[in-house]
Amino acid sequence: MRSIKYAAAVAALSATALSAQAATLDDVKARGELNCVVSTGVAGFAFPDDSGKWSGFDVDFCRAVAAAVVGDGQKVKFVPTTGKTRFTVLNSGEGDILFRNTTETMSRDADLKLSFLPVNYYDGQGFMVPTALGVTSAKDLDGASVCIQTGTTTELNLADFFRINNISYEPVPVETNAEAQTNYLGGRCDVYTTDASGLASTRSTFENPDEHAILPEIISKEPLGGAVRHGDDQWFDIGKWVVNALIAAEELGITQANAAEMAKEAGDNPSVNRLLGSEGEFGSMIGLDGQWALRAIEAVGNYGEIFDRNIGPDTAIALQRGLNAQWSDGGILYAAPIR
Ligand SMILES: N[C@@H](CCC(=O)N[C@@H](CS)C(=O)NCC(=O)O)C(=O)O
Repeated sequence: MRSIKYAAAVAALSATALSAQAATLDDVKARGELNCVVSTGVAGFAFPDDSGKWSGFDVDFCRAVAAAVVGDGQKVKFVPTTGKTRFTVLNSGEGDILFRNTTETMSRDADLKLSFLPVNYYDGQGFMVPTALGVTSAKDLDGASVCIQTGTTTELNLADFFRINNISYEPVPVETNAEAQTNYLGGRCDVYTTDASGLASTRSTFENPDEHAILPEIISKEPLGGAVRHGDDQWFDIGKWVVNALIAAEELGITQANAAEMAKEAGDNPSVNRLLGSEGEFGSMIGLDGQWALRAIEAVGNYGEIFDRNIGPDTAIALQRGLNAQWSDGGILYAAPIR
């Protein structure tokens, strides 16, 4: 009797242990769809249109992973989250992966138990004010009321910045970017602070963007990247190498339009061959086939194409590549080699 109970307990225990490190890849393949944790809406990064179709920079990274894993970049369920809920949603298993303007920090890794994929956008925290206020530097913001999203790195950086400069502020906490926008435009806060990319995005949706200035100070480092739960190394590797593949594709001149042609047969650039599957067995190392990267690139294009289409100089958001240019082009984007 005792030993049966014991055996049952052991079985239950090992089932829990197994599910704790369950192969997310198997779950996603069985479901035929990737559950991707995104924001509630930031133009250019992750935004649903009137018919509920999502698009944006973060969204494209979700689609690239879906294309690599289930063979179709459209097979994604987007799970909208606030700054506060995003990590719980990922850790509870409601999402498989997170792409949501999320800064890699030590506590999010070591304490919240998230593994960060390579940085896909190097950002920093900035401030936006109505030009009518006549403020030209963040150091002139003594006594200002500041809209700030809860559950973000922004909250902590803001406190540091004002403390270091010996000035004071009144926080106006908000849950979402939409709420921040309403409060800011309604004059309930003098200033909106968040990642500079988020400010550019938010300002682009205003009726009169010219009436709002983004101040010159960037007060923090915000390396934004995707993340997965701790405990599933294979899934982590998939996310990590899909991001690297999109960055490497740009460096190697592989685009959405020419990828299939370049993949047809091995050419004279071994780096291209390895990435597109005509040389080596890189796909099988991460539990996928040889065309994993090809599918990702065909679904959304290379990193530069993703950037330009969603947030680049020719879009309303009009962000420059800056730090996010390739290392060979004056930036710090540097994909680890596929070899
Ligand atoms: N990068 C910072 C801030 C991220 C953040 O939440 N940014 C806002 C402003 S751009 C956002 O994404 N909001 C989307 C939403 O409200 O759903 C972090 O990881 O804490």
